[in-house]
Amino acid sequence: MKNKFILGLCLTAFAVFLVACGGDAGQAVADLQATVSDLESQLADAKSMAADAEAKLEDAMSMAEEAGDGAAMASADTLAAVQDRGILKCGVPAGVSPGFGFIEEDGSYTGFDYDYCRVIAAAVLGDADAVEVRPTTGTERFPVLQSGEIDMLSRQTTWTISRDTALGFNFVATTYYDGQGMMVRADSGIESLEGLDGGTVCVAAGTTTEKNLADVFRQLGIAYEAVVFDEPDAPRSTYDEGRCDGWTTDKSGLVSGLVQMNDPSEHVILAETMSKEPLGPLVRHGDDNWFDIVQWSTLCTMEAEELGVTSANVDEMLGSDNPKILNMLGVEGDLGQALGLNNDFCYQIIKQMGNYEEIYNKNLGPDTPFNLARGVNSLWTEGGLLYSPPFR
Ligand SMILES: N[C@@H](CCC(=O)N[C@@H](CS)C(=O)NCC(=O)O)C(=O)O
Repeated sequence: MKNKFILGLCLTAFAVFLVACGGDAGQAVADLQATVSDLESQLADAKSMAADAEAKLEDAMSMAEEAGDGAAMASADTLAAVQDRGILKCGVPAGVSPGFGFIEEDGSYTGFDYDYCRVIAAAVLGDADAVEVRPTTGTERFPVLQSGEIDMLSRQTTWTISRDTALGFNFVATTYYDGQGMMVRADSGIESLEGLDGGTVCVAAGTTTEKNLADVFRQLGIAYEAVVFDEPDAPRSTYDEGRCDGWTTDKSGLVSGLVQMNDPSEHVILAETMSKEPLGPLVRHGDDNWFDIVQWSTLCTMEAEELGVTSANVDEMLGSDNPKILNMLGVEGDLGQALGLNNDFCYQIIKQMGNYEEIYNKNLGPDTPFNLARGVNSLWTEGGLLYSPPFR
């Protein structure tokens, strides 16, 4: 305001000067008025810029608040919670999938997915047995992880974008590359998915399986009725009772289910693969260090296989002349420390659980009823997809 007044005075003085000097006073005043209105419009622009800046500042402050909330979440210390408790709470399959997640007659739990819980317990607590299993159905597995009831989930769970984003999870790695298949009766004469036209298909609720079935059959123009169950063993047992023409799930699940059929020889798995199902362990968003721990512990089993380190030779390998092995096992460097673990975390995993091949063979290999060929689940050096980034 004061500046405007001074400016006005100066301009008036300037106008008087012009008149006194005999210039064209009318023109000079008009020019000055134009200058004043120009300045006024510049002032208005400046005011609106200031208002804009203020609004942006408010936005920035509310973003900072949200970031603060995020930081609070990120500081959730799952490692400390697991260490304080001395036990890892791990979500596993419901327990009806021999080879992947099974409750044995004596009540003990076995399976490939469960063994990846044990891998993490060996790394974090130095004791593969320090696991409390939480069997989960297809629909309850996600709320159980979201709510914090478990520290991680290792349960035939497919890595998808919506689970990784909207549901708020991080998948650490793929431990088993799978695809969806279909089982039918051998005497049904059905040789491909088209043969199920007009038929019924048993399927588990809350799975990628349910959605893939709808997508694939719609695309192929196959009319069918889905019979959906929440109870984990119901799709298989209902199909086995002859109440569905087909049973669909991940092919690993079909192979696992086959041995539980009243007469396995009565069933065939169709050759078609209906989807990609990369299965692996996952954790909640918001704790990057815990994510790193579960990820690198899982990868340790693959890297050890690649480097030829097994539960049988790991002690000998502590004296290896291969720097990669010495780093991985923590003889040299401090890779474990950067995770908040002991440097021997990967040694503990291999000593107690073995490398990927050992875990695979124990649960699914040639000496098991499943005899599942490694296929794409071989190391990248053997034409498969398993590839650990370096332990460097
Ligand atoms: N990979 C799929 C399906 C996983 C799934 O639920 N599998 C079924 C059939 S293999 C199951 O419940 N397994 C039995 C169990 O929990 O023990 C997904 O992530 O949605």
